Amino acid sequence: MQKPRVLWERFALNEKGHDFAVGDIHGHFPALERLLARIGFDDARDRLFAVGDLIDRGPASARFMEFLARPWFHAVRGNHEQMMIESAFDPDMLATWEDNGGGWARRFLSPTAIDQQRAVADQLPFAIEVVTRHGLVGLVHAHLPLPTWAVFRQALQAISAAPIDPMRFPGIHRDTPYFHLDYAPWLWEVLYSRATARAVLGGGVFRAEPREVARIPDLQALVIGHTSVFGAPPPSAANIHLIDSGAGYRREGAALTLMDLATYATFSEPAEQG
Ligand SMILES: [Mn+2]
Repeated sequence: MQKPRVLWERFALNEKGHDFAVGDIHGHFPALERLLARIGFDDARDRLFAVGDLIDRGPASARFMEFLARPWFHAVRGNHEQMMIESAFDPDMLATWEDNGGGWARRFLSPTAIDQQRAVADQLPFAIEVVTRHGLVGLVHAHLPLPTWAVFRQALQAISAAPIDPMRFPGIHRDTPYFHLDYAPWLWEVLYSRATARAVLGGGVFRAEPREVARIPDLQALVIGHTSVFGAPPPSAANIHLIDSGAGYRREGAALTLMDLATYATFSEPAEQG
């Protein structure tokens, strides 16, 4: 039996500083540092919440370990962290991960070092909620698969509370210490689905054309990444904000975006290439 996992984390009101969210970093930690300097981020008081996909494609993926060790940096897991994790026991996933920017790991790191990274990534929750002065802000990587945040939170807590019995999942390697999405298939949607983003973008992914969309009723704001919108202010509709501006891609407008969770003002920095 595996130990219970924390799949959801709650952060109390930050009484003394500001809270920010950041889009998919994809190894662009130098761009993140430029953004933090620009906004005067105070690491003694402020907090930063990342929407996942910390690794792959950019120049400094391995630095995600250094950032996660900092007390002011928090992140949900993205599909790229999940690919790294599952590549430990699934050769097809190893190929998929390497095709999607994960090749840096085997080029630069020992198998032991990659496993250490997997262990750290496997601690990342699927959802974070942050209490702000204006209300509750929820963060997931890609999609909210259930109609309200409360139902989603309850579903995550139910999985956390019940130790996973590998006998129920014969398709999954029994000796792996890592969390596998097959333990609850709707978790796959949290990391990969573009349904929420499609609703915000009016059906056209990768274009910024916000339209009317239903609010998440029990959140002040839902902040997601995963679906990139290039060269435009990050699109929002109702109380849903897409903050991945494509730092992981080599193309015009690719940038890393930070959002102030009190005002929803955004700040973007071009992602340097290399
Ligand atoms: Mn993603």
